[in-house]
Amino acid sequence: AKWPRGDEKTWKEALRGVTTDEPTITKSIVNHVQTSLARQPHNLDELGAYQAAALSVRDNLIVNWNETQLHFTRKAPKRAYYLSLEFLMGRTLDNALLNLGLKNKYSNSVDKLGFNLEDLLDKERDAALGNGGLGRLAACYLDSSASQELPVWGYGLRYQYGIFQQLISPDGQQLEAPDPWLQNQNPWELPRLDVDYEIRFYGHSNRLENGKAVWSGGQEVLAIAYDVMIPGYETKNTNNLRLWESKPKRGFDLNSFNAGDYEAAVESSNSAAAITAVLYPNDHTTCKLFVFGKELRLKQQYFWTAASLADIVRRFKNLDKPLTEFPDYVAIQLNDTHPTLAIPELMRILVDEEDVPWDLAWNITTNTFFFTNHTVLPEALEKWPVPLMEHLLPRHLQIIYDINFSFLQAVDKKFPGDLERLGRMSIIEEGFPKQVRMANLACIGSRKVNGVAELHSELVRTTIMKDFVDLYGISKFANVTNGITPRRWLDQCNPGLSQLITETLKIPRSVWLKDLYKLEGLLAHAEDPAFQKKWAAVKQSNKERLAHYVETTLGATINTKAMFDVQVKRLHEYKRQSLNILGVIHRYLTLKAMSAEERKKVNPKVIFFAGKAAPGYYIAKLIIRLIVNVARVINADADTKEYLTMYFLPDYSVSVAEVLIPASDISQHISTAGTEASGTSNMKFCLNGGLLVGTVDGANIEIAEEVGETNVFFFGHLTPAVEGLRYQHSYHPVPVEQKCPALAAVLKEVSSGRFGDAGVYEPFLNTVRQHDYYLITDDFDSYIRALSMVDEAYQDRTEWIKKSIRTAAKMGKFSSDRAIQDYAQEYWNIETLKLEPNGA
Ligand code: B1N
Repeated sequence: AKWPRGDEKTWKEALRGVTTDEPTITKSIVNHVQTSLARQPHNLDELGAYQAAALSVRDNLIVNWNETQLHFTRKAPKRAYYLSLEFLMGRTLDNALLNLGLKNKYSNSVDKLGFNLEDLLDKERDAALGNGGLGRLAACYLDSSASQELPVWGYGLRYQYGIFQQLISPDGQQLEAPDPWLQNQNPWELPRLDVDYEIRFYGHSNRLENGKAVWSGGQEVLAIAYDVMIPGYETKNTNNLRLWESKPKRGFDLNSFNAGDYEAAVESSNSAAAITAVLYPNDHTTCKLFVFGKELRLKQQYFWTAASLADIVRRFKNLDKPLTEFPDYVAIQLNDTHPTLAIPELMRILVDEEDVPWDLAWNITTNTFFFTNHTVLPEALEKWPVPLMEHLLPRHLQIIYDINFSFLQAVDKKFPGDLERLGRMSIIEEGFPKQVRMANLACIGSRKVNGVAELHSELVRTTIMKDFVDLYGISKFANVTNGITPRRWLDQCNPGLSQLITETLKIPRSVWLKDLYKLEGLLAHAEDPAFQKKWAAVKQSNKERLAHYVETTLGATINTKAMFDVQVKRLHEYKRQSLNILGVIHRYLTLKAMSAEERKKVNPKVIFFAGKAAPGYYIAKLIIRLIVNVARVINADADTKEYLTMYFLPDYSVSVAEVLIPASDISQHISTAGTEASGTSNMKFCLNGGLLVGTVDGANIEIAEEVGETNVFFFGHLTPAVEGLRYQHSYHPVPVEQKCPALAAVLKEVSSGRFGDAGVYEPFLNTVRQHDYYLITDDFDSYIRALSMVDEAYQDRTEWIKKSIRTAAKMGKFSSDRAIQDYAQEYWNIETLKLEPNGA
């Protein structure tokens, strides 16, 4: 092809590739210190040095990102788009250096400039645009998509404030503070002020002939694109995560301004900016309780899906293909029901704007979307009041009604006269007010529906989606078990273990990090005492690293010879941190009742908790308060503190997880059976050689299948028993004293005020004493027995280390690379498109 502009030689000599030699790296960092930051060596602090290093790495990412985008545009492959309201990315610099293969070189450069790379990495703020597992899963999937050279983009929102910062008051209460993560600028994004779309809210929809309508009036808001570069591991391919920011369409209202009412003039612009101001911190608990702010959440959902679809449709139209081929070039994955409005929005674009007949538009739509369900908890299923939808999105409500009309006709054809079935399956739930059931709409509008672990997918098929299985057949409902990226969750967070694995397997790190099944090669060394010793030494140094972190954050000194027992995840009743804390109290009471001699035989243990509670979730916050106050009492007890201490680490985050997870001997995943869809931290702990105590739930089951049941400590009732037990609690309640005396004794101590605050905990204790929806009283004894087996197993340290090795060795299945391959082949039908190192 002809060189497009100017002198080819001049251009080619001036265009840069990725900098890979140390002197150029050093120069580029110093250049950013001097010009981007306007600093000098004598006033450069660690934050400044981090920023300069980050800007220099960003330059490299942009080069690769730009070439990848150009290449993809030219080759025009089918692309997949991952729509997620949350991307819990954590920090970027270390990951970018790893994926670019430049960590050593940057480390050396930074060294010569008088800094230490590890310290600089620590200066980066987490990008915490997510609540927990669902958002972190999206981040792992981006890493795996780029690493496998798949044409996948993420679409999300650029919140000004991520998940709130958690503070713990002196009396143990969670306090929330804003997370102004963009304060020091964000080098990892590229503002694309030229990429913008107008998004409409409110107004009127006037129906025309053949199903079309005109939607006009109301409020118009601008969506501005910010692109986040997603480098693949050991490849030039660099994918894109496009985050939308809301902006007023006009700076301010000119009429009010001219009338001298400046406050009114800026009001509408404030309401536009509010859309992407803050991430909703309620994972699972829908906003049902939060009447205020509900409209804003629906606005977020529409703003983001409309901007993303406009962008996707525009990109498709650049290909100059007929719209009937849209599904041959576009697959859209709906991460939970949050982006379900994309379905009526695509219908609106096709029918109203592109003049596609309704039936054809529906055919295109249902061949484009795929829907992942992440929970079967009834309180988490999204429903939007019809009056709110009608007010905010009048055209979409019409479309939803039209979809529902033909859908119910189809149901009635297959099951004539079955009114109850029609009522259950309708997108509209009758009631006051009527509500739009987003899961029904997502299912009806998608090609395939999947759950996130085998058990969960089976529950989707047999409970919330049962009627839909009857209608569509089983093949529409499948499973993709979640995964985690081994780059971040082993190599980055546990360099010691990564190093040991590489030297033991005698294959390059880049090989096993891309094919995690290769870890099975460790099994051949499980019996080798020299290897066991090295394995244990890595764990020990990770425990010391965690102890150092706790010392600096909480000022506590920790016995690193003790067993480290960890439960870190969002605070929720179904996850049963309550079971853990009540178990700790039981252990404490048992220790207190022992003689000093007897105690000496006890396995010393340090228990770590961390996790945020939704700000309006009263019981979850009480559980945090109990944990903190129990910790205060037992950590101060001279009789027992050698054997039992406990810490609640505030403000759990991705980067805190990276320190905690590699240090754990055992971790707890103890949800009521059938409630945790998958869990992903369970995979992270096991990959780092931690063992697992848990219920027969979510991905725990598949982990046990892989590593062998002897290497997992299972306890508790199974899923099929849960319903019956709940029925008993309601209709034949047995007092705790009778049912579980050990637990009754614990509850009594809490009630009596032994851990302070007598009376404060009653509302929580009553959830256990009364309905006990999450089966604490049913599982307590079996839980305590499981913990004794953990203690017993830990006494034989060599056996324990072998279990640890065998566990990590069998984690291949849980790489997110495997999960993404599954989506790419079985769902999206997309193929690898590699950008060659020479840019071809
Ligand atoms: O998604 C994770 C799973 O591993 C977890 O088991 C599951 O609990 C989690 C509404 C959610 N399910 N539902 C949510 C988050 C935010 C929100 O506003 C629901 N998160 C999960 C990944 O599959």
